[in-house]
Amino acid sequence: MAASLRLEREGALAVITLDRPDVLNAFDEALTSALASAALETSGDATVRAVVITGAGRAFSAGQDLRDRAAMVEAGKDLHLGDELRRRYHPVIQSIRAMRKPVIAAVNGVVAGAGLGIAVACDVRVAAASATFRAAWGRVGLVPDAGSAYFLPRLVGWGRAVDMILSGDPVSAEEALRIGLATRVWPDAEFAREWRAYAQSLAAGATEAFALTKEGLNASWEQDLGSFLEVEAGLQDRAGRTRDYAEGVQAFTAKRRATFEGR
Ligand code: T3D
Repeated sequence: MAASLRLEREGALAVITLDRPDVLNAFDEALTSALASAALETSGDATVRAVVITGAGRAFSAGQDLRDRAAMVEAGKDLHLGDELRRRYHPVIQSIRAMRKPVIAAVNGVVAGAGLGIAVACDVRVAAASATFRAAWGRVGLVPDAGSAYFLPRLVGWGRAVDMILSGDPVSAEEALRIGLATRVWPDAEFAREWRAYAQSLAAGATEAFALTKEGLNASWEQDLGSFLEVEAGLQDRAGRTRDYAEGVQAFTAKRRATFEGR
């Protein structure tokens, strides 16, 4: 892993920390590449049952490293940002969506641009009370990217998403909670403890059922009702044959808490 990213294990939980605090965890080549590798590694490791992405210091991430881009503009380089997105950001977004375990964005501070794209691609966003969400692209003359224009309207509704994107105005954690952009907000001093407890509870869950749940949720965006109900039936067929389901129903009848193995 690059020095700008930490991948740490806390039992069944993997914690990915974006770690360039001096530039608010802006994504340079090394950081996007390390994030893609960390996503692949955690995805392929069956002992990892939930993943958290968070940032070091006072930001989650301020998006693409604009100093790198300014240097390229000043050098008169021919920019092909579409290629940059395909090569550096899209694999990360695809990995998060395909990951067969919950991926949680623990938004510890400001999140902007492609950082917001990564946060909204995660399954869940939890935020520190001082966090702000900025759809900042318009302010530097770009369009929303890293999947943001796909996920953001689905999370907060079309009108609110367009307002965020066109105005670039910061959305507070409190407002994010109100509009569904974040689902849990904790005071800054308690944030690290609370997201860990929350993420650990997901890591102890019925991981295979969560994987099938993600498959279903992903499919629901693309399908008509009839086709989706068929997908749902297939997924529940598979869930019903897991060891965790057998444990879940036995625990229910025995009036005890289920202990899931994740398969
Ligand atoms: O290019 C491609 O591959 C396509 C992808 C593009 C997608 C994108 O993500 S475009 C970038 C979108 N992001 C932004 O436009 C956000 C830029 N940053 C800001 O607007 C502000 O920094 C914040 C609102 C996020 C925070 O403001 P503030 O006042 O709290 O902090 P600051 O003083 O602006 O930033 C602190 C330091 O981080 C500062 O460095 P310094 O002066 O202390 O040496 C600042 O330059 C640096 N920094 C912040 N954001 C970035 C950055 N450095 C490089 N790139 C950044 N995106």
